[in-house]
Amino acid sequence: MDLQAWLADRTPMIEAVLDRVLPPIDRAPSSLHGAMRHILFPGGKRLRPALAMAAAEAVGAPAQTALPIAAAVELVHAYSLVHDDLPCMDDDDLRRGRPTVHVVYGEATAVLAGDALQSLAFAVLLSEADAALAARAGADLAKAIGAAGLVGGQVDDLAAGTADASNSADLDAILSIHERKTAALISVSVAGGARLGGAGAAVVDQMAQFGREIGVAFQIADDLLDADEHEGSSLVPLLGAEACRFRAETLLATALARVERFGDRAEPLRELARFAVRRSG
Ligand code: GRG
Repeated sequence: MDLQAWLADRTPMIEAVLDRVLPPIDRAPSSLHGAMRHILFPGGKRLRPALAMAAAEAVGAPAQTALPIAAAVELVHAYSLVHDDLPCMDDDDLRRGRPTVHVVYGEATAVLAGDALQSLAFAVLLSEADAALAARAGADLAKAIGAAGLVGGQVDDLAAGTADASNSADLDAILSIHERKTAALISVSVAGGARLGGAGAAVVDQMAQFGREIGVAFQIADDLLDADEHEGSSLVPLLGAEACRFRAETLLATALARVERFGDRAEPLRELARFAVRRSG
C-alpha cells in the first residue's frame, strides 16, 4: 500500500484539530500560547496520531473517530519533548532543527507550556469523544504517562549510568525504561484509536500489546539512528548494532502477527509499524 498517500489524506485532519484546540497567539498570555504552538507547528512525524487513526480503521471505523485520542497523544508527546529539552533534563538547544521552547520563551514559560499541553490533552479527549469511551481512554492515557509510565521511565532514564554488557539486569532495566518512556504512549495511541473506533476489550488489549511491541522496537531503532545519545539507557552499546536490529525486527514481526487477523483494513497500521521501526531518519 501507499503509506505516503494514506498519510497525506489523514494528516490534515490532525493538523486542523490541533490548530483549533490550541489557544491563539494573539490571546493573552501570548507567550504561553506561542510556546505551546512552537512545539506543535511545524510538528514532527505525527506518528502517534497516525497510529491512532490507523487502529480505528483496522477495527472498521473511519479515521475521524480517533481524532480526540490522536490529538491528545500528540499534545502529551509535545509536552514531554518540551520538558525533556529543559536544562534540568536533557538540556537541548535544538529540536527538529529549531531552537527549543525554553531557548525562545525562557525556562519558566517552557515548564508551564508543557503543563498546559498536558491539561489540554485531557480536555480535548474528554470533551470531544463519546463520554464512556473517552473516560476509559482517558484513564489509560493518565496511567501511561504518570509515575508508572512516561514520567517513571524518564526518572530512571535520567539516573541511568553506563550499562554493563555482562549484567543481564542492565538489559532488563533498559527494556523497562523503553517500555515506560516510549512504548506506553505509543500503546495508548493504538489502543485508544481502536477503543474510540468501537472495539471491545479483547481487541483493545491486543492493540495495546501491539503498541507496546512496536514502541520498544521504535525506541531501539531510534537509538540505532542516534548512537551517541542516551548512552546509559540505550541497548546499542550493550548488545551491539546487529543484535539490536535483530531484536527490533523480532518485536516488529511479533506485533505484525498479532494484528494479522484484521486483514486488509489493518494494512495502514502494519505499514506504519514497519515505517516506525525501519525508518532511516
Ligand atoms: C519529560 C515527562 C518527560 C518525559 C520525556 C518523550 C520523552 C520522555 C523524551 C524525549 C526524548 C526521547 C528520546 C524520547 C523517546 C521517545 C522518542 C523516540 C521520541 C521522539 O519521538 P518522535 O521521533 O518525534 O515521534 P517527532 O519529532 O517525530 O514528533
